[in-house]
Amino acid sequence: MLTLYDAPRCPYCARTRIVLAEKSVPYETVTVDLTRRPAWLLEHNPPNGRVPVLEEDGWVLPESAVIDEYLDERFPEPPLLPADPGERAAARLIVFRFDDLGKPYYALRREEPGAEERLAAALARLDVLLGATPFLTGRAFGLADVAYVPWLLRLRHLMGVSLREYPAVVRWLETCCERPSVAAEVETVASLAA
Ligand SMILES: N[C@@H](CCC(=O)N[C@@H](CS)C(=O)NCC(=O)O)C(=O)O
Repeated sequence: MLTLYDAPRCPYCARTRIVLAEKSVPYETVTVDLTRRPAWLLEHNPPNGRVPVLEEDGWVLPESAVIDEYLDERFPEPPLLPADPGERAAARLIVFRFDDLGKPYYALRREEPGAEERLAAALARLDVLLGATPFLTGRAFGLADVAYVPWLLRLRHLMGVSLREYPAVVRWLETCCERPSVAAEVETVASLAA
């Protein structure tokens, strides 16, 4: 049985929860209090004991993007990367460049000067991208979408950031939210806001 060391509020964990739901893989959850990380986690994912961590029979895998690719290979159905190698590479590139959005997101959380403008620029770039393709992964929903959706949900529902100026992002997010895997995350985010 797989075990996910998880925190509901963590968007990186949300990535892995979405992939596990897409694949209908049964797993156990160990909910981690982010303010008091268990020694096991610090030992297995040094130096910070970051979540998510996936564990199976003592084998331990950290890093959400790596975990998600592992799960996609280990449980191939439904596939979350395109079949074409070039399209797969393009999707991986978008995941690899997540910090283009992540850095301004966390800068805004820290209320750094100029963060709002940097985030707006990142969202505008995402909007251009999504104006040209239905999903970040390409023609179908997949790992690149999973890599970004949790932050967009938190921006909209927890941080009160309006996405009105980014119609392609809104259209994409609404389409993603129709999937049960993402709808479950909308509920998780709502419970964090309550
Ligand atoms: N690159 C990691 C980042 C994970 C991460 O930053 N998780 C946060 C919770 S949302 C955490 O555990 N942070 C603890 C820390 O940085 O000390 C991944 O993709 O899994």
